[in-house]
Amino acid sequence: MKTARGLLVTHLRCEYLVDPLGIDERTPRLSWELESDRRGARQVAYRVRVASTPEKLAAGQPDRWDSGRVETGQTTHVEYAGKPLGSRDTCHWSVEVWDETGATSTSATARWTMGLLDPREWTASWVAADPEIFRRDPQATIPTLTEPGTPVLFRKEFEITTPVRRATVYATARGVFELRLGGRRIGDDLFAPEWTDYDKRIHYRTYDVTELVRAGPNVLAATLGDGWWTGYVGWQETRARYDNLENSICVQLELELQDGGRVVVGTDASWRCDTGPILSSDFQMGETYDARRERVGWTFAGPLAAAMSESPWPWLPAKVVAPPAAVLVAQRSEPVRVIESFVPVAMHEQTPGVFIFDLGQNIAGFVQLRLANVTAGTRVTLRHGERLNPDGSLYTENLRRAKSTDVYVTRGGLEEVWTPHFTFHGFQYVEVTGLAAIGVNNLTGCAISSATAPVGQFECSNPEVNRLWLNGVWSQRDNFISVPTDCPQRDERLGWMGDAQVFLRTATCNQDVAAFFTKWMTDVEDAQTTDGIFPDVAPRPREDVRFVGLDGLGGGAGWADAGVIVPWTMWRVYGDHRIIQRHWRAMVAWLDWVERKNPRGIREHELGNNYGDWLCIPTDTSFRTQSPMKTFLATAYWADDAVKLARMARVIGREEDARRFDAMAARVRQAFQAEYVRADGQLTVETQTAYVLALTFDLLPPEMRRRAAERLVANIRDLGWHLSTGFIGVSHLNPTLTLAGHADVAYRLLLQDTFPSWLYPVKHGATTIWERWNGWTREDGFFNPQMNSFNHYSLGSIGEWLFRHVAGIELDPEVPGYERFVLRPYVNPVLAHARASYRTMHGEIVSEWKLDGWRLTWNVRIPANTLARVVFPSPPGAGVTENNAPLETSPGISDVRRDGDTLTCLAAGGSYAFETVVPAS
Ligand code: RAM
Repeated sequence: MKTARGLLVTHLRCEYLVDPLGIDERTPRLSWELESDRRGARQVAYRVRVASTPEKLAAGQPDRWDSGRVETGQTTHVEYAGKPLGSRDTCHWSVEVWDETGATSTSATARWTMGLLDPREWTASWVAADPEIFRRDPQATIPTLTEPGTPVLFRKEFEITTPVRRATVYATARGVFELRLGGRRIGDDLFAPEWTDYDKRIHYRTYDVTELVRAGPNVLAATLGDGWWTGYVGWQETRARYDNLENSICVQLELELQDGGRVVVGTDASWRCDTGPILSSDFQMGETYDARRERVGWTFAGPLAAAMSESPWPWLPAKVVAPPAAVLVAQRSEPVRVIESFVPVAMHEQTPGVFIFDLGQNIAGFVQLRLANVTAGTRVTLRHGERLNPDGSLYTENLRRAKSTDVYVTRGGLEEVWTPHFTFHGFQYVEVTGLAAIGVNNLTGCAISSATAPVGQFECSNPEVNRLWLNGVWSQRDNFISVPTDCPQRDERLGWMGDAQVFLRTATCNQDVAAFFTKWMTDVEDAQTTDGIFPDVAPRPREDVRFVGLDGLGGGAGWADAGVIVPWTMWRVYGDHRIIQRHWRAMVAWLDWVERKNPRGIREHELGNNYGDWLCIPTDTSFRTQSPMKTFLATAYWADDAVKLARMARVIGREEDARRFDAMAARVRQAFQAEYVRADGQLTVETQTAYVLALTFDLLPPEMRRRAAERLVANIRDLGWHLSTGFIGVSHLNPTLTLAGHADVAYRLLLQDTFPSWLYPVKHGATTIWERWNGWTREDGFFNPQMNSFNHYSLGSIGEWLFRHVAGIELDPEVPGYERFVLRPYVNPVLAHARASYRTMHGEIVSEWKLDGWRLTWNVRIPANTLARVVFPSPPGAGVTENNAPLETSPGISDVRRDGDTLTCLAAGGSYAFETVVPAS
């Protein structure tokens, strides 16, 4: 924990990002955090200053915006209200705050820059390869519907004669690119420009390359691969889901010269193209790279480099192609990057020459190969898998048609280091063949992910529970690759909405996913039909006869509803109103459509694929079928969507809409009760998920809640204290039990380690969350490989409960965004201690408790400028001390009250050391 006597202003962010470049939000929102060691430290006023240069900011000349002193405690989502922002504008900014003592404190300087706000500012042309480069090269493949083409190199030489003040690259593609300038890689992001609904919008990226340009000749170079544009997406070996088979790229380098001049180097017919060392590269299939074909020096300028970079054929002029109809928008979320590296923990030689490495962690990514003194032309093959067969060989059956095979053909010589470019695999094990000998030092596993910042840590006295939490974190990292996907390994990797929504709250506990989901919600809306139907996957590739099974994929209960749950959760967790405003019409259209189709108030029609409580026990993976449970689930979600919409309507000041959705919610709830609730509180559908949804969505008459919770517990007990929930029930299971007074049962489920349970996979070596409870069992081995991923996060949505109810860091029911929050751990002697830290928009919350018999020691940290309602599980008569003195006398504490079995107080920002006793029961 940092110390600060006064009040420090830290973590300045613009549109959730640290110093973003090239944004296209004209009214960006600014946020900062406050840090202090002083109890009760608060901001009473702020002043934001924004200037066009750091010098002006330092000199007190905020030429873009000076908010003046604003009397408020607000530190998040402060909307820029200065001079209108134009393309390429640079904004250097800082915040000055006044605290409750009258002292002031000023932040360090942060910045953001604006991108290209007007499409006419793209003066560069879109270029593609001259098909002749594939035809003349016997090793290259021409892209077809069934075969990926060879990635293409593009280069352009240009001369700089005047010193450059600032150099910026704007780049976009149909396909995915890597850029180089002067031989150096531009940026470290992978798979730019990432996945969107390409028919509607395509991202561009902005890079500051001032440090990379040199006086004299320069080369700007690009490698262009398939990615989501022409590569395999989804199942059935289907590629080229968008428009055409041709990748194309548009790059615009803008040089602002010291003398005030401006030079633009943009893609056009003067760029040259050729095939290169990458013979093929596809996300699902893998990459083949022949290092002997490297065009040495192709990214450098000058005649020598040019000569060295020649292949057997001359570079050919690039072909200018028509620009896309889709709009170009700035990428507004963290790019995909390598986030962690793994040295193998074990290796064995399966059969002579077949080496298998274990990374110790199931990741999404690829392997970096390092070889020395290998004969040129040696073909090294890497196959990737999540598990091993019982005989120690690589298990790849569950990849379905994803080949996940990389081939590296050596250059020969002292040392060669290689990583693939436009592919990734889901794997823990890698099989290497083609070399006589190899060791763990020859390869590194590179884990990739959308580089969202880690915000949460959980740790308790049970190592298996810790591993369970970590498995959820890894499944999140491995699957948040541009969009929240279901799995990173098999031929699927789609933005499944059900998976995303059940895991969303857990995701917010682990990483800062605000920008990530803001971006994805646009994909969700882009995929909505004109009727208002939200999709089941987003982005939804265009309907296509070749895209077997994905046509008409929408409206699934628990899947399509993510269109409401995402904005809702973003508001609750990050205090974001704008996402509600932006998607308001889409959400209303969705519920209007549901209502139109289901006049009876029971959501029984047009349920699309109707997945139900997907992968519950006993397993039911039937789709396009009806059952009382599926209709129950759908109706429950409808009622809850309406409640959420009513509440969100009020947040954005739409009282009339709010009343309409109140009425809708009431009507559906009534229909629900008439259809599914018996007079004695028993439900007509008797599954754990049914009880969980009825309770968590508050669909029962109040007097029946206790009875319903008891039936839920009885159901769990009758299964020998096992769960049976699928994707839909699982995330709510333990929170619902806890809030219904059965935290002991929730702990029992948490610690259960026989099948089916959360800890069963952990006990058997899982390092990520499995798709299904029975992905592998001791009795039956691997489940049917047709659908058996070992890296699917849905069942890992227990994570939120560890933060919310074990460590006890919970949202305030009224105030969003943790400006106010609740600290209320449900301690239980099955854990001797638990600790969570969680970085919110307002700073880091820490809750750490230890149980020693009935004695509870509980240390918490509450961010400056926030207020927590602290709830102690102390029985009547038991006192609470803070720092060894009575709670009531403690600075920062107010409103101490007894409330039945609990004692509560309000605590202002600061660190506290509480002690009390807990009830003996
Ligand atoms: C599977 C996906 C996903 C699930 C759908 C219904 O194919 O992997 O997890 O949401 O089906």
